Amino acid sequence: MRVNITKPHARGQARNAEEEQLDRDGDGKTAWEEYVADTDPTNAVSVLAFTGLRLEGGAIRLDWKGGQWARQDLDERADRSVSAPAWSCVLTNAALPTSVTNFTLRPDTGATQRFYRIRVER
Ligand SMILES: [Ca+2]
Repeated sequence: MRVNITKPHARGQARNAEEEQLDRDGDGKTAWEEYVADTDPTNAVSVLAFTGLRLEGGAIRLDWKGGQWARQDLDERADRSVSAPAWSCVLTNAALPTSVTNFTLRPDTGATQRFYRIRVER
């Protein structure tokens, strides 16, 4: 599982480029990444991250946490090799604020592995 953060063209909350690159709360995300994901750069518990993956009746349930005011796209991919098909989006949280923090997928039969990532954009 992976979390991708897409930077918008205009920067906003952080004071300067150096400040934007700091991870003051030690959660692994810079202030700028936290701004884009709508999480709190001063609270380590507030971070965009997967929190769970489990099987439920043959389906896969993914859980995550993050901000409410950032568009989130949940992507899926069967293989990470260069020749494999690209990521495909299986869920978009475009209506903000979002309260969606989980998704249940029914994988194709015969699939032996799946990769997931969340992309955010503001
Ligand atoms: Ca944080």
